Amino acid sequence: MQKTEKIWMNGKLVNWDDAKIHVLSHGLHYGTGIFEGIRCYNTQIGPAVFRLKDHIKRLFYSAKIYNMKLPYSEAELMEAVKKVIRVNGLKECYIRPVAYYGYGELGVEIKNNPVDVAIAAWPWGAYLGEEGLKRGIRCKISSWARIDLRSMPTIAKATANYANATLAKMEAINAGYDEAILLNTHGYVAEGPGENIFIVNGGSLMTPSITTGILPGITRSSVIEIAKDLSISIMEKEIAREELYTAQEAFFTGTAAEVTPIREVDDRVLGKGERGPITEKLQSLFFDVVKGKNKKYETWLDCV
Ligand code: PY5
Repeated sequence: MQKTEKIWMNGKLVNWDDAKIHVLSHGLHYGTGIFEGIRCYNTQIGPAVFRLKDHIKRLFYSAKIYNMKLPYSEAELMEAVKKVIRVNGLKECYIRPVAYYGYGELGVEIKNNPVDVAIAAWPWGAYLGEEGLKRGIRCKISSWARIDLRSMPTIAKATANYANATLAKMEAINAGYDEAILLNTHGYVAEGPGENIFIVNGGSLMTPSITTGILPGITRSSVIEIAKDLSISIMEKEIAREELYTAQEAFFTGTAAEVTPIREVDDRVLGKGERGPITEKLQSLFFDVVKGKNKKYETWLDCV
C-alpha cells in the first residue's frame, strides 16, 4: 500500500509508521472491531468524500449492533475523516475508519478494554484492476457460504466477518479466478467478499435483497437510485445460482470495487463475455456522479 504522512488515532494525528497497537488488543484476538471503507474523489469542486454521512451512520449502526460505545460523535468523526485527507494533501483516496476493543483484559468478556478509533487515508486505485473495470472479471462461486445471520449480524460491517471473506477470496485466487461470489446458507446468491452483486437476466436488473444476509452497501443503494433515474427497473429479490449462470450481465458494487463488470462465473461466459450495455450505462453515470459531473447528485458529495 502507498504510505501517507499521518493517521488519526484516538483524536491525535500520528506518523504513519507510529500508528501501532498492542499485540494483546482484544480486537486482534477476537475480531471485535467494526470499520468503514470510504472514497474521496477529485471533483470539479475540489476533493470531495462520497456519501460521508451515510458511511459514518453505518459505522454507528455497526457499533450499536455490537453494543460498542464510540467515544466520538458522528460530526466529530466526519470532521476527522476530512482532516486526515487534508493533512495528507490527498485529492483522491480511500479512507478506512476502524473502531475496536483495545488493550485491557484478554478474556472474551469486554472488561476494561477501551474502544479505540483510528482513521487512515491513502491513494488506492481500482480494487479489481483498471482492466477489470473495462473488460470485466472472472469469478468463482465459493465453497464457503456467506456468514449466516443466525450466527453473526450480517448488516454490521464487523472485522470478524472478513475471516469468512478472506477464505472465499483466497480460494478463488488460488483457483485462478479474480474474485469470489458467496451464496448464503440457503444456496441463494449473496455477494462478493467485499462487494454487492447485481445481475441482468431476461432484460431485468436485479440484486439480492437485504434479507439474503448481505451487507447493505452504500454503492448498492447509489446504483439502485441511479438505475431508477435512468428508468431501468430494478428488483431486490432472492437470486438462484442458475440465474447467475444464465445472466446476460453481472457486476459488483462497492466502495473499493466501485462498479466492476463480471464477465464469467464458474467458467460460464455471461452474455458476450464483456462489459454489458446496462452495466456500462450504470458504471458511466456512477463515475460521473462520484466525480461531481452530475449536478443532480451533488448532495452525495462532501467537500474536503
Ligand atoms: N459487501 C461487503 C461484504 C463489503 O465488504 C462491502 C464493502 C460491500 C458489500 C459494499 O459496500 P459499500 O458499497 O458500502 O462499500 N467492502 C469494503 C469497501 O470499502 C472493503 C473492501 C476491501 O469496499
